[in-house]
Amino acid sequence: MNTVIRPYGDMTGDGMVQLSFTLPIAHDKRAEGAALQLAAKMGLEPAMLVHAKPMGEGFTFFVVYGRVHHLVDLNQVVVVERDYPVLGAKEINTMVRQRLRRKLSVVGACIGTDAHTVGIDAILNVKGIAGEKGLEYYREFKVVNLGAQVSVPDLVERARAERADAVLVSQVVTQRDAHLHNTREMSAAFREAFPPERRPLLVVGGPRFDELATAELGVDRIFGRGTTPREVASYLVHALARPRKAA
Ligand code: B12
Repeated sequence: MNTVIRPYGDMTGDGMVQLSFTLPIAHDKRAEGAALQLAAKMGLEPAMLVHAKPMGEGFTFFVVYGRVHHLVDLNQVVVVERDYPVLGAKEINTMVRQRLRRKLSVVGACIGTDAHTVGIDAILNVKGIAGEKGLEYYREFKVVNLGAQVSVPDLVERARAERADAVLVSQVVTQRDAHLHNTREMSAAFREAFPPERRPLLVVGGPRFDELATAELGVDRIFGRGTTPREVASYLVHALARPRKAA
């Protein structure tokens, strides 16, 4: 199998990509020229402007389409591979009963100023997402969903009160790296508040996290776009059943 690939646009291997961005300039001919200059500097050669639309006063949104000459070597791609099986609800409940001999306690929240609760609700609430029910549906899980804009001290206190096995945090807003700052603050607070063997598993999720950044952010697992509740429930039973690495 060929492990070196290039983008596909109109024909295999033609290297064509589409890119969108906004420039802080009103829409006119010069703005369109500026967008093409940026595209050329980014290596799109030749580049075509396929869409330009004013975005409020003094801003224009662009879509450009052009050829890149870069190659991707699939042998050099590093990703987080799932190291546990995705199980059904019945198997998950059985594992909790057998391994913990009590309910698995989960506390979830959006922290900081983040009010995007749809993602954490999709994972925790019964209604779930993508045809899967959320963790509340699992008979052996006890779920507390604290909702939006929860402060880190409140989260730590509630996790302690609920004897949480796992704390699930959602971060969607990434402006000024808020998701990274908030996650680091959260993981530091849990490390300070709990001895290593009593600390809940720390799980964060959101569409713009790098799943490889667990060590850097001080969490046990990161889940990204398109995560489903069953993946999370399976991870939790898997992780709580094995001895914890000191992080
Ligand atoms: C709905 C929405 C809102 C709603 C939120 C309602 C609510 N109760 O959640 C409202 C209108 C309130 C809102 C407000 C704002 N929003 Co908004 N919003 C969105 C929107 C359109 C959809 C987000 C969403 O619901 N996705 C669907 C869910 C299911 O997907 P998800 O969050 O990715 O979750 C999945 C995974 O990521 C993962 N996951 C997520 N969390 C977790 C947690 C755990 C533990 C696990 C395991 C997995 C997991 O699993 C989920 C299911 O698969 C996005 C744009 C977009 N299309 O994504 C903008 C967006 C997120 N919003 C944005 C912005 C800027 C704002 C505001 C600042 C706007 C403003 N100027 O006021 C405010 C901020 C409010 C605040 N204080 O947070 C920006 C963020 C940009 C950035 N770089 O950060 C976006 C990207 C829009 C944009 N393109 O500019 N928003």
